[in-house]
Amino acid sequence: MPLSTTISCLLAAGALAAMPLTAAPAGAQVSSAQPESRSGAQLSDDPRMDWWRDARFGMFIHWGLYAVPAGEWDGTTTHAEWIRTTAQIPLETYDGFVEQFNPVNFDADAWAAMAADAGMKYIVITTKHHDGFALYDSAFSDFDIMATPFKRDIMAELAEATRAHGLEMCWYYSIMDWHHPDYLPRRGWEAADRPEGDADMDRYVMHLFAQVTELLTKYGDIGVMWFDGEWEATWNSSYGEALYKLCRALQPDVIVNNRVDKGRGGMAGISDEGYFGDFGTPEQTIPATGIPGVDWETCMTMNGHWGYNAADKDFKSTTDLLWKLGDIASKGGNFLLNIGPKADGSFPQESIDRLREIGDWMDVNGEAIYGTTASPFDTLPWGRCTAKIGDETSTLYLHVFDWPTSGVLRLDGLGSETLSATLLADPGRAVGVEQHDGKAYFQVGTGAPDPHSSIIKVEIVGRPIVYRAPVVHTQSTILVDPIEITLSTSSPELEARYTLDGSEPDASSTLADGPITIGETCVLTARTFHHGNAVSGTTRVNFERVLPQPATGAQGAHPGLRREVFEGKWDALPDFANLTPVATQQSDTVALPEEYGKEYVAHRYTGQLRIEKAGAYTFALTSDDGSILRINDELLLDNDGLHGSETVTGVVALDAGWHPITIEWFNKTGGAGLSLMMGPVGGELKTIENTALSHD
Ligand code: FHN
Repeated sequence: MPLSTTISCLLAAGALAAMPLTAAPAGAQVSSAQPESRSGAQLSDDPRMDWWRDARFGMFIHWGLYAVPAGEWDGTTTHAEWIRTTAQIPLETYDGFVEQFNPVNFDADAWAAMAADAGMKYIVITTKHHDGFALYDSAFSDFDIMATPFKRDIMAELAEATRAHGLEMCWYYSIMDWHHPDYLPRRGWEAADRPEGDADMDRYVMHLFAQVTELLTKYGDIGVMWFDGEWEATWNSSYGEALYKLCRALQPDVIVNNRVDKGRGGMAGISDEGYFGDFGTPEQTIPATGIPGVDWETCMTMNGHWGYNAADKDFKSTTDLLWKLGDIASKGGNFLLNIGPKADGSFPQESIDRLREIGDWMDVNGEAIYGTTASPFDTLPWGRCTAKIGDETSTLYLHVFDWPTSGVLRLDGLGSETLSATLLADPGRAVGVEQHDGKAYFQVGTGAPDPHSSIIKVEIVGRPIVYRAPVVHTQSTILVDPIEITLSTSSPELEARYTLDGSEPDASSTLADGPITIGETCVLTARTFHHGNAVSGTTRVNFERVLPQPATGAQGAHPGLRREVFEGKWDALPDFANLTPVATQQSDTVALPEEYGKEYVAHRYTGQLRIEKAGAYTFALTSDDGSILRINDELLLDNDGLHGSETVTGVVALDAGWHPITIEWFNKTGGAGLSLMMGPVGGELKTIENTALSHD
């Protein structure tokens, strides 16, 4: 069955409620000086995610043939799981590792026990990494564990042991494959030795589907399919959607990460557009304020490498790892912490030691991680906060990294009544609490009870009331016609009051009890009140009523835009004035054509944009790599640079008529993408129809 038929069958399997994953909707949210805590965002109510959200903490395992060289090749010791590429090892040489891979010390029960004892709730292991070697007995490849002297299905053994220890078994699977003859593109350095021949990417994708099918049918219930290696141009969203739906068709409750599709957005882990996948995947980084409104998981190495590197002794301390765990949980994310086992099947001693110390901490403090949600506070100077929120009472877990030498810990902005406070690591130590002026003072005594991170468990009445300046929700701060905005506080118990003349709000100022119409230039100043008292700083937003830019253009002779295609290697947008296009085409809208290669290429789109009605319009420019948007010869959006799929938005007031428009885009290598959406401020963003575009 041709892949296109297979894919169309899967896409037709629309019965699956597979909704694309999106980050927070575009639009301006102007808050007080500090970033808004993500606790205000709502996650999906998909029950599939429940165990994963409660888990908060998992083990990543990168293991395979690359553990044999252990990071060293020709005297260089900086390699790891990428060694076949970073050391440019020819395929037949690399295949030689198969005979050497005999992990006689592999003990699935010991691995699962170390993960469980460390407080981890799931294990994600590389069933196949980019090198194409399968750590399981695959019916679709001879390049697998059964070809080694070991001849045991490691995934089957690990799945059994993982479940025996009460953990979820999860599979990592690389879309990119440097071994399979049909995967494209070839590595540049080996193209001569390993020509494409009759390589067929569709045929490779069928192979991938077959292996994913066996991974989801031979080994019982799988918690997560963790895809990776999705960034090359040969993998596209049609494949991604079909693969997502395949996984859900085989195991409806399986969770699938967002690297199944093209929505990863580089190391940040999620782009702004809607792609398939159930959670974002920041890598080696922790989002500064979480990722509002979606599930996400930071994956991170203990040292500097994913796969085993014998020379890399630069392991993060246990304290650093526990602070990262607390930081991630306080922002509502999961922590996937990596182990790179040795070729003999044992864990590095440095990893074993840290897992044990983390487990000791989790034995005492795990309730401050499992089943918690994001902090209701903005940044805290001494540490982090996680929460378990209920209607009658709630629990706040204060993760104190920096213990107060005074013996008194101050928590600013707590408007809730506290019922009790205890130290998880020293429950016998009494903790007094005083509250006044929106601050809580915990008499915790000198000497932190835990050497890494000490948790103060605080019970409060009802849901948290947190004093912070109101958030102003608006799609724009410039307007042509009147716009509606809203103000929000962190709790329905609090009031937001405001003025429009720049003066400081007081208890008699206007109450924000619904949408506010802004029709003129003004300075909105908002403040939070509790029981008639001001309890926050102010949020100040300048709104400007502007005249729309005049329509300086005229309808062109042809519909759509002119697209000029250029070839070259750039790290940023080139100066097109000095280039000669290799092709000039008509483009119905701002989008990539199919026939042109999407690497080492640049496009310039020029023409006229028709505006039906004078007003303020939002434009959203998404691209991989860089792009810019000019209207009326003025730069409106700058999305230039080498990056994954990223979106920038902006607002401009335009009069009715035709406006000159230019979009420039380039892609160096890897993923490619370009789209331009627009809509009236506060309205839906849509692709620009070619009837609104013209060129001469
Ligand atoms: O290239 C891989 C890398 O080897 C490793 O597997 C990480 C883990 O998330 N993922 C890719 C890099 O983003």
